[in-house]
Amino acid sequence: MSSHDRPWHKTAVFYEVAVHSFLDSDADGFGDIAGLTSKLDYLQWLGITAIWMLPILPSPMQDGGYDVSDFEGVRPDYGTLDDVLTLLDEAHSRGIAVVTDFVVNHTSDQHAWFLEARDRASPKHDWYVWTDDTSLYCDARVIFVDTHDSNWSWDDVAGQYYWHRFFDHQPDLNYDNPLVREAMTSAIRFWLDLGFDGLRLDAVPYLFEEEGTNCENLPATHEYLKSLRTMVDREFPNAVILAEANQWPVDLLPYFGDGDECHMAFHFPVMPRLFLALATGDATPIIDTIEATPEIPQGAQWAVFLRNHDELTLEMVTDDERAVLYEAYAPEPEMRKNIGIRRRLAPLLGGDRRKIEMLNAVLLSLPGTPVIYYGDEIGMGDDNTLPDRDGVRTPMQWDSGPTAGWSDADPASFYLPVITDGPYGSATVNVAAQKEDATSLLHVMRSLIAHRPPEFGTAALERIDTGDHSVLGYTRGRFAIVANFAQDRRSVPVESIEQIAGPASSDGKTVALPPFGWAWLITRPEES
Ligand SMILES: [Ca+2]
Ligand SMILES: [Ca+2]
Repeated sequence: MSSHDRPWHKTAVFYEVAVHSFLDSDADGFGDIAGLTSKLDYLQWLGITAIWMLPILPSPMQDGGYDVSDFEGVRPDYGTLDDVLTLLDEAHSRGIAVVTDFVVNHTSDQHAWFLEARDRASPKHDWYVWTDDTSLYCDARVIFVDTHDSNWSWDDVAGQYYWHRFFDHQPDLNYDNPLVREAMTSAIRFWLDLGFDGLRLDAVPYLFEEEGTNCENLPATHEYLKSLRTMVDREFPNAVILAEANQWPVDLLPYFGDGDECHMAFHFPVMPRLFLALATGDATPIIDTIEATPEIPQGAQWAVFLRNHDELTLEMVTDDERAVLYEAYAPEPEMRKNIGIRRRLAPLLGGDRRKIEMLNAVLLSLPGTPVIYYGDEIGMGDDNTLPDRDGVRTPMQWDSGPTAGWSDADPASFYLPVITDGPYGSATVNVAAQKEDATSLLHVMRSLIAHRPPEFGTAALERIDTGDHSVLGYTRGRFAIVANFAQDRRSVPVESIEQIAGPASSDGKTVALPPFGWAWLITRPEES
């Protein structure tokens, strides 16, 4: 794209959006691409420079669109390919890159490939993974432990079991079949050809299976990613591919290859430790986790986040840490999902503005590219009466009207209901009200993004020894960041010449921090 030179992804601020819940432009109760396009001015005002959209492909929507029934189309509810082209043009003209989700590991069971594959005589049969013996690949764990106790499900038509790492309506593609690899590469090319600036590759560790392994992170999976990257570099040199791999950094590192696999990968372990530090008042696990993160190749970049469209995953913590996190953040059983917590940022933090702002200030200054989840910039809540993870995907609350300004349809027809009741209801929490209020969370978020130096995306991190385990401290180049995870005042020695942001006061030698206070500081003049 013209307005971004490489490496644009290193200095970007991402905004993750569920298109079906953002804005319904044609009053059918389902958010759409034209709706998202109509809100680009808002995202530009907020300072967002890249959008990551959840899947918009044809889908029975049994898993929020991650159950894809056609890899080269748009689900009619979302709009048309022309709507996509308009979105890309309008975003690019505002300096906003657009990345979309692409599900590589599996399809919906309604995909034409799978419908054909159920016939054992069909050449498509081998496009999926079948067995008569369900002890095959028995070392692979079950991921959706709340719903399934096996990765195999029986298909009556085929008279065989098929392999699925996620829901049983999401059969895994057989990557051992070269035709599958070609078809998926071709589908990825289709989306980048339209003008997308990148693709987030969903559930990428699980592409290949191999007996005697846990069927994750296999060499063949990395070989395929290298071939994909070669195609992207050759044909779309400004595009990036992001790996979604919920793994420890040591296992994630190979997804960057030698700079010849994915450009970006989500840093999963640091996220739960931000919440852990708040629960315990001890910031040590955050900095320890970052320091334990291996160096990544030049050109590669972490993506960091506080919350997203999934449960707050607790796979990357110890059993003891998980117990603390469940106790602090998910006291009610309905708040728990799989190995994690299905709540949004603001309710997780008890609606405490100090904590919400501090975690965002840390997020925006951590090594990597920050991803803000739609609605978290205004402190939206969640609805745990909805199934699975839909409770954190409710419609964006634009104004205080009866439909929150997100749709003109009858609320009874909404794909997901608006949160109208309680402290996070749309009458209280909405964009319009917060835009009017200069002290609102929305304005703080906008100011944070505006004051965020590009170095936060690129400079190396060095730990500051604050002498206080409650106070997180690190430098990013000429900047220093401190954050107080204790509920009382703390003072720490940090030399600085100027404070850029934060509820703290510095005399140049010491920073005084209120409870959950933080500061972004300049430590020395810019080198000329
Ligand atoms: Ca619509
Ligand atoms: Ca697979």
